[in-house]
Amino acid sequence: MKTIDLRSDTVTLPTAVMREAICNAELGDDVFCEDPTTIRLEQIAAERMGKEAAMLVASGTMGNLVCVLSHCGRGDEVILGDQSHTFVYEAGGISALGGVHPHTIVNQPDGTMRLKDIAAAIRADNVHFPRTRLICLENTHNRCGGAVLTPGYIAEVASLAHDRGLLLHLDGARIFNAAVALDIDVKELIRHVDSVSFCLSKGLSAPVGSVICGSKEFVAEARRNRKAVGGGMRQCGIIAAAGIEALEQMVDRLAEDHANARRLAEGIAGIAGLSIELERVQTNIVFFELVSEELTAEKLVTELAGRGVKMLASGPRRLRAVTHYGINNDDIDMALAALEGAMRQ
Ligand code: TLP
Repeated sequence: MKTIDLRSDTVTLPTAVMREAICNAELGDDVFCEDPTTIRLEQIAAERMGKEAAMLVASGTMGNLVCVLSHCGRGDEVILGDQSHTFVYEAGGISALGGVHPHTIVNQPDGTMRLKDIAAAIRADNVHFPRTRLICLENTHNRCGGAVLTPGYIAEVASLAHDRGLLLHLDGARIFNAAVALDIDVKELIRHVDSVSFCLSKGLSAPVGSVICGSKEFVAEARRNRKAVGGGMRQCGIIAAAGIEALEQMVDRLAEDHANARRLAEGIAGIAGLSIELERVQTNIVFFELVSEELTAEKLVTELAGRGVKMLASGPRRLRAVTHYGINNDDIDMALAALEGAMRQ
């Protein structure tokens, strides 16, 4: 039986073109800045994002960590959403490793934080308080259902940050999903941020890697911090080669994942016992809920797995399904049939 794996877009496997690029990659020692393929990926990424410089890191988690470490010192404070990946899912790395104090603001269901909430969270200069240094946004917003932040909203947060002498970091793990959903150049989403981290290994299907971008000075500092957290990766052109193909070949097709997510969501809306907010499905992430108290998300996940469909339980009655390169139209039909069958039991 074929398994339809909707747990995450992180499960995507490298394409044939990527495997070939990996085999043929020209390599050197990147800690000496001598890996030509990594240098090429970084140039392509910086150009694509409209920033001065870029640097390959091992993962999205490392990207966010290295960016926060490069902006903040010990005891500094970062304002971020209470549903943000950095706050919820990164093992508390910014505080454990960087001594950076997280100040959470409520994430609205659309992935934003209210400007007035952010403004109220910025500390006065007072010996009792940590120093606010950084604001973090996430686009698309994972736990808010792949919600897209608009360039207008990001510009407003950036001007609030910069007026108050703060910096702005964007966790853009899925920034290309946002750009494709809005049908704009990704640069429009990055223009006002001081740093961005984006992933090659999610919807873009590369096996490993993320890239951070910012000013030359910022990336020089980030290079030191990447080394400190063990991320100097030597012949990482092996990874970068697939990353180049990801950027060049895999961005535009994200629209297919969004269309599949929409079809999945519309199907879920028609299944008795499930509830979904269709207007919240904007990209490739679909969250939905069990209506009845009798069935738990864990039980439904187990039942679905028995029918060849993998999803994630992300709360007692909340499930997540993510579409990606490995999922086609027929897979969506099969996933819906499995859900329907499991709910009828
Ligand atoms: N998210 C993963 C899990 O960790 C939850 C997923 O399956 O969605 N920022 C955002 C917004 C992310 O969604 C993720 C991964 C990361 C950062 C971290 O990326 P990796 O997994 O490369 O460390």
